[in-house]
Amino acid sequence: MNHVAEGRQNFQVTLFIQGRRGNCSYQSELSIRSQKTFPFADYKPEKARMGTAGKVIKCKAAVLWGMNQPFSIEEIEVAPPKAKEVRVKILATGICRTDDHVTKGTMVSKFPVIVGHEAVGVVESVGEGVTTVRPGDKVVPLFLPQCRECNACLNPEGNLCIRSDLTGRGVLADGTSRFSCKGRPVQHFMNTSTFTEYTVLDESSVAKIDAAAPPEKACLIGCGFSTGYGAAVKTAKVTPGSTCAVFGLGGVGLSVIMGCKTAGASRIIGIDINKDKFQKALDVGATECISPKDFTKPISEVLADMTGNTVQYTFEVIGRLETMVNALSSCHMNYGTSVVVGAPPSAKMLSYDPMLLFTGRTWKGCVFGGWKSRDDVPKLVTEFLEKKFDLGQLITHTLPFKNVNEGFELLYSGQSVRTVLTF
Ligand code: COD
Ligand code: ZN
Repeated sequence: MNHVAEGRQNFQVTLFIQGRRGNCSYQSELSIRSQKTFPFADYKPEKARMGTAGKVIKCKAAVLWGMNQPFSIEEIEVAPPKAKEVRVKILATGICRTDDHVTKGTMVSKFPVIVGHEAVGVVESVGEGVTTVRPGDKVVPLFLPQCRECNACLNPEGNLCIRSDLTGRGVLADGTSRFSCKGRPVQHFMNTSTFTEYTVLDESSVAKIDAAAPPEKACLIGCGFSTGYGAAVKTAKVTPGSTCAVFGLGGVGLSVIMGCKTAGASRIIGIDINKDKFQKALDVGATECISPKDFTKPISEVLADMTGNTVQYTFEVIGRLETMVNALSSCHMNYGTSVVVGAPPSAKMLSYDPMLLFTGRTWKGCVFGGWKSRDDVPKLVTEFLEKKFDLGQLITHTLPFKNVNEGFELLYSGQSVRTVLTF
């Protein structure tokens, strides 16, 4: 399938789709016209390339100066990319709960820092030796890099690249930062830092995507959507006709449901203590939803009764130890698979009855859904453009970047599934 996108004067986009299905070849043309002007419509990569390559860029960024403080929109300086680095103009970025973990101190970081890790941008300039992207390319920054050299990258099943910065190193590969504000260096975050008009990334943390991808939706492929969707289709490898149970119906849990649906599961049971989450879960593909609060017996028994003891796949998408064991207990004792998607609280141990595993269950986990980021993100973007799944269902709010604090308020109040900030 080929997509050729042709951008015209503020928002007429024509998408030609050609391909073969079985013995048929097809070609269709989709034209989208918009009365409105997207904030990034006037961006001209050529102009940026000529004017700014090799120079320090002054731009706006949302800086966190310390824990439990609001984001402060500041003018920062972004140094040019060094060897094997890429400077990117961010077009849209989603707000993820992990960003909030930094503000609350549950995720270790030094301050000041620029967080944000779920975005789409355009390459402004590249450092020496960069071969996989060039100025003008549309890209997704990758919080999980793919260096293609470490043993996780070289193993077909691995994706936790050794270059990942999940522990708050806060600098690029050479040990330094490209950001400064008021004369002070500012830390990077998970190799991405997308709450800024411009960021610098290691080449291993950049995936080139189809230029036709709409940034304000495709940004979700950089984290939340891929994490949940991949847990179902890549890590669990949900089979057609199977029964699945998803514990936790936030944005990531909804993405798990979308993955189970795409994989052809015939029954998808959503579980959440907040019944306000049920309608959205049903909209994206859950066949029924239940709250553990409505039952006195363990949820594993409730699910076994509901399904005649046939739950094959369960997913923990909450990040709590108790629900991790509940999800394990809820999959079939012999052929069931349970996937831990939610990050467990740090430095906590859990205990469970090993008989749960002895009888044949499989217990696994995954980061970023198990995807190999640089290889798989472009494919996911293509599948999105082919309408295999609808990212729009996950986006409840879109705000201008300067309203970043409002976006976090929506997260805290539980009103938003995903808020996207546009530049
Ligand atoms: N039983 C059932 N549901 C519960 C319970 C419970 N005991 N407690 C909470 N819930 C529900 C809440 O009502 C809520 O609806 C849902 O669980 C959680 O949803 P959100 O909106 O808080 O969170 P998400 O979906 O955006 O993300 C949750 C994760 C736990 C998946 C996320 O925080 C995470 O850990 N992500 C994976 C880690 C990772 O890959 N990190 C790197 C980059 S993000
Ligand atoms: Zn995230």
